[in-house]
Parts: sequence; C-alpha cells; structure tokens
Amino acid sequence: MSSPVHYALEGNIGVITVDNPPVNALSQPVREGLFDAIAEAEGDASKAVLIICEGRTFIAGADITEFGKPPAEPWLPAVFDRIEALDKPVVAAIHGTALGGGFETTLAAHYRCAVPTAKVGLPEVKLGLLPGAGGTQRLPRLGGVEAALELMTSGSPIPVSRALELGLVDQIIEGDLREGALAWAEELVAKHAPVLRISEQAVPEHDAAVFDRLRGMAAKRARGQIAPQSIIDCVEAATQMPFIEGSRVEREKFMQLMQGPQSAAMRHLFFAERQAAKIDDLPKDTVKRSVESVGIIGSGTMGGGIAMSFANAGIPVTLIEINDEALQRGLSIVDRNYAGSVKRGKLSEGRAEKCRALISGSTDYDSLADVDLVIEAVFEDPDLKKTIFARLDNVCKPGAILATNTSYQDVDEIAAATERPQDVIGLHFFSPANIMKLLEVVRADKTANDVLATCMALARKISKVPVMSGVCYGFIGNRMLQPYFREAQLCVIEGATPEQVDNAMESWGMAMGPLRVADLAGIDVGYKARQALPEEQRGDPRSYRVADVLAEMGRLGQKTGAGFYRYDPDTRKHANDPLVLEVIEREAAAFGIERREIPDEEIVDRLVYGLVNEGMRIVEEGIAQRPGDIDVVYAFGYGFPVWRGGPMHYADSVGIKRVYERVCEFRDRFGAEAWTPAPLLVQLATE
Ligand code: 3H9
Repeated sequence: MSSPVHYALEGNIGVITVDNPPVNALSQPVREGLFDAIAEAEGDASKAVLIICEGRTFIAGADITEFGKPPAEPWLPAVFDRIEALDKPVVAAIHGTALGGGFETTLAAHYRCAVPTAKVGLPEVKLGLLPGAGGTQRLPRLGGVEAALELMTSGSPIPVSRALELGLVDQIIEGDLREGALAWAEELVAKHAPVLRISEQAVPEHDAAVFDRLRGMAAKRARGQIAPQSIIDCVEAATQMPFIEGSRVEREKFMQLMQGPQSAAMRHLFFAERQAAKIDDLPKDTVKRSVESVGIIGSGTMGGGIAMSFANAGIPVTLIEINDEALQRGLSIVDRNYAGSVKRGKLSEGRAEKCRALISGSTDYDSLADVDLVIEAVFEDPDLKKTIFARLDNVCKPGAILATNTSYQDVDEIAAATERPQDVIGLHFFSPANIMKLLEVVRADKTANDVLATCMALARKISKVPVMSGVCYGFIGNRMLQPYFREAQLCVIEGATPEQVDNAMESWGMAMGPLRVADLAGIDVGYKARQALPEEQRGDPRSYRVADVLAEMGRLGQKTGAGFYRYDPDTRKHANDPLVLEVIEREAAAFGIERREIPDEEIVDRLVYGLVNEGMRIVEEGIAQRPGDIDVVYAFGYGFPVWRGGPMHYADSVGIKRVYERVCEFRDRFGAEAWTPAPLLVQLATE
C-alpha cells in the first residue's frame, strides 16, 4: 500500500505532503509517513521543510477511530518532537481546518502560514479529551496562557484572522497556498531565519489566578466533565515545569481521559451524529431537489426561530400570518432576537442586518406560489394543520416540499389532506429553533426518497443535526419523554419533593430537571393534551394528578410566576413553595399513597431506564434507524449529558443485563403496565 505521506525536494525546500482523505486524520500510516519523511529531510540537501496537505483540509486531528484500541507506534508526540528537533526551518501551510493533532502538527513546526479562509482549533475537549501531542504545553508558550485556555476549554476553532492576532499564525497566503508557502519558505532560507522551537520558549507573563477562576467557570459551563479540568491542570503545569515534564503530565492525563468512560461516550456521539445523517435504505444516486426559498406558516416563537435558521444560512424566507397585527408581532420578535444576538456578540451588526433582510412577511398564501419548501409552524391543532395543507396543495408549485413542524401529530394524516403526499414530510425543530441543533426529520408513509434526502442535506446546510424518525405519537424524542415525566411525577406523589427529583437528575448530568422543564414549557401544555383524551387513555392518574391540580389553580409554570415552584418575577429564580407540598400530600392521601423516602439513585434509574426501555421499542419498531440516533436526539435536543453518550449508550455502559434486571425489579414493584421490559431489551439481556 502506498504511503499517505509523500516527500520531495523542490529547490531548497523538502516538501512533505499528507494525502489521507477525507480529512487527513493522523492514522498510523500517516504518523509513520511523517516520521520517514522527516528522516529523509534530516539527511538531504533541503534547507527548509514544508508540511502541506492535499484535499479539502489540513490535518483534522488524530484518527479518532484508533482511540480505544491499543496505541500503534510511532506515537504522535514522538513524531512532533522529531519535527520540532529538525535543525532547519519547518513551515506548516494550513488550508481548511487545522484541528487537534492537526493544529499540534503546526505547533511542532517552526513557522505557520495559512489561507485567509483557514481555521485552527483544539476541539479535543468535545471528545472528552485534551490535546495530547504537546498542545497543552506549546500553545501557552506561543499564544499566552489565557488564549490557550480559552481555545482548549471551549474547543471552538478560531478564524485565521484571530490566530494571526494571537501570534498562532505568522503569515497569510493569498492565492495558491502551495506556491505561496514555497516562496515564503525560500524567503526564510534566504534570510537565514532561525529555527524557532516553541518548546524552548518561556510561557509569557500571566495572572496565576486565572487557573482557579477557569476551574470554577468550567465546572459550571461543562458540569460533570473531567476533560476541561485536566486541560487547566496541564496548562498550569506548563507554567510550572520544563517542557519535557509538562509533556509527561499531559501524556498521563490524556491516557486517563482516553481510557475513561466520558471520552468513550463523547466519541460515540461524534460518530453517531455523522451516522444519523445517513439513511440506510436511500439509493446513493437519489437526486436532491433544490431549495432556494422557504415559506413558513405561523410567525410565533417557533416560526420566527425557524425563519432565522434559514436566513442565517442565506436562504430567503417568507413568513405567513393570518393578519397584519400577528405578522408585525412575529417580525418584531425576530428583530428582537437578532438584536439580542448582536448584543451577545454572536453576530456582527452588518451580518445580522443581512440575515434579517432575507425575512419578509405576508398575509397572503399566494406569496408561497414559487417557494421550494413550506414549513407549517402553527399550534398543535390537527384540523387546522390539515386545512393549511389542503390550502398549500392549491397554491404551491409542483415539486415544492410541504413540511409540518408538528411535535406529536400523525404526519401521514396531514399528508392525506393533500393530493401530493409524496411531497409531505415532518421537520420537527426544537425551541428556540434558531439555537437548538436538533432536527427530527419525520418520514411519513408516502414521503418520496428525494424529499427525504433533500431535507437531511438541508438540515446540515442550516447547521442542524438531523435525525430521521418514523411516524408515531411524539416521534423519537417526545415519545420517550412520556415515561420520563411519568416517573418524575410518580416519584413526587410517592414521597420525593419536586426539588429532590430535579436535583437528583441535574446532579446526574441533565441540563435541567424534569419539573423545572415542565414549568418552563408550561404545565397547561400537558394538561390540555390530556383533556383532549378520553380518561382511559390518559395513563396512570397518579402520574398527572398533581400537575392537573396545579394547572387548575392557574399555576401554569414560569409564565404565571408559579408551577411546581414559585418564580421571582425579576430574576426568574425558582424557590420551593410549601403550597405545592400541601397539594402533593393531599393528592397522595386521596390515592391512599403512604409517602416514603425515595433514594436519589431510584429516581435516576426510574427516569433514565424509562427512557431506555421506550428507546428499545423505538428501535425495534424501526421508528429510529439505530440506537445511536436516539442518543443524538437526546444529546442535541433534550439536555442529556453528552459525557454519558445518550440514553442508549449509557445503558450499554451500565450493562444491558443490569438495566434489564432493574426494569424487571420496577415491574415487580410498580406494575407491568409501565414497566414491561421491551422485547429488544429482553433479547439483548438474555442473548
Ligand atoms: C486529537 O487530535 C487528539 C490529539 O490531540 C492527541 C492524540 C495523541 N478521525 O465531519 P465530517 C470522518 S482528537 C477519524 O462529516 P465535515 C468522519 O467520521 C481529534 N475520522 O466532514 C466522516 O466519516 P464518514 C481532534 C474522522 O466536512 C468523515 O471524516 N479533531 C475524523 O463536515 C467526514 O467528516 C477533531 O475533533 C478524525 N479526526 O467536517 C476534528 N474527523 O464520512 C473532528 C472526521 O464515514 N472532525 N472524520 O461519516 C471534524 O470536526 C470535522 O470532521 C471536520 C470536517 C471539521 C474536520
């Protein structure tokens, strides 16, 4: 097999070219190729060395597929030490993204140049790791402690313009990178430029208090995650000890993280996210439809947020409302959101204006005659939705994609309201839609392949993470919430306080406890949904009676200042309310429930295994293509801790047999109606 790394002498310059598609990851053959190329450069007539990549990007990091397997030599730190030790200038030439081990490659070089569109970053933290090939030791020496910490603990790449300001890149190359970089290397040779080894530099002056300050911030920003803390430790080590010793600290901490469960979970999510974008049974040659313009029905919070998602990707949007007043209200919310983004520094004023200009409004359905995609985002009234789709069928051009943003309704029935069910699909955004990453793409019975393929690709274009779901009540995410909320409320009526349940789940890692989520979403939502159902379909009354009483008291959650908690009108901070405990105790007594102490561990297991058991059914029924898709839904849409990898990965990490046994225990204690193990769980546990 030919090596993915080539070496050739061009004039005075030894050129090392990495060619390992798709992203030039530093797999074992690349590491070996680099090692050999450096050996050649050490002994030949070259006066400087250039490292450059073929394909769409510079090296995007270590090969993540190799993690978790026994490490194969040569190790990356050894390769980089050898690059840095060369006694002639080494220049790295960056295009695309130099990430992780890729950026570390450039830090082992003595000089760095890049095209104006390049980005650099150390995203290891997003994989539960730290830069493990010298990054934590070299970056603070080059760019200063604070910039290094920000880059490594956030994991977010920065544009080359910022890298230049920080001194992380020396030279911008306009035009052809290879040509420009070669010319620059020749220039360095001509002026006898010194060999600048970052490892030999001292860490610039810094405020020693920064480490503890950042430890506190990281504990909040990345609650429960070990990697950010380890990164801070390594950078602190860089300020306290020589490079070699600091590198040893880095190596040890990197190996601990790599072999630990958090990184395994986050690496699982990295691949699961990419896998989720693929539809197994779609023919490879499916030709996508073009989507150059979008119409959105309904300019409420959801419609407005969806409009912003498209406008931010440069796609013009027409918002449709029933009258001018509603339209103006909707557009002013969009204005406010853009102003907020500018204020928080997320968008420049100019960019916000450009995006905002792509959103127009109308009260006339005829304005949708030429759009390529329409998304209906009105409230959850099935009849209203069907009426809207019948109308769209009349006005939209042939081939337009007609999507509903419903969270629960039957997309097959909505499609049947048109004469073109093949063009109908569900696009379930999450609120706030301009921010939340998840998009459930709901494939109805008759949805055409090209409609599905178009929507999956479009999702990525608007920076969403798409997951396909089949049709069922609540699709993947909300369907799984039913047992989750059921158990939360049962724990409350059986003896826990709302605060105990929420704290138990938040300590376990959920972004927000279930009862605080209920207060945020509005207790009336579930209440109204239950009222619309006949009593026998509402489930175990013990699991919703308290919520119903609160709703009937007008305690609808945050929006009315009270729900399961009381809320400060100014700060929105929640506080326990003795009145709620009275309601809980009264309703428990009415059911003849003797309230008991419930251990936190039981609360967590009941809620999380409730998710897992339903997830198993969802996989079995083919509603989700694979367990990893469910993990992506929960990590990106429901505040599930990424370092636990999503509910299905978590179940795997605990051991399916143990999960099964606990579910059986719950069945014996709480009844088979809620806790019959899903057949797939039984099968996997007993196989
Ligand atoms: C590291 O470097 C540790 C070191 O500090 C220390 C070591 C000792 N490895 O995302 P895409 C695959 S940790 C293996 O769809 P895009 C990906 O799975 C690493 N495979 O493309 C996909 O495969 P498939 C730090 C990788 O254009 C295909 O490439 N680096 C890797 O949307 C295309 O990927 C990172 O964390 C990899 N490193 O985005 C960067 N990267 O086609 C991770 C990608 O079979 N990568 N693949 O589904 C990225 O962020 C994006 O891939 C990138 C391109 C922005 C580069």
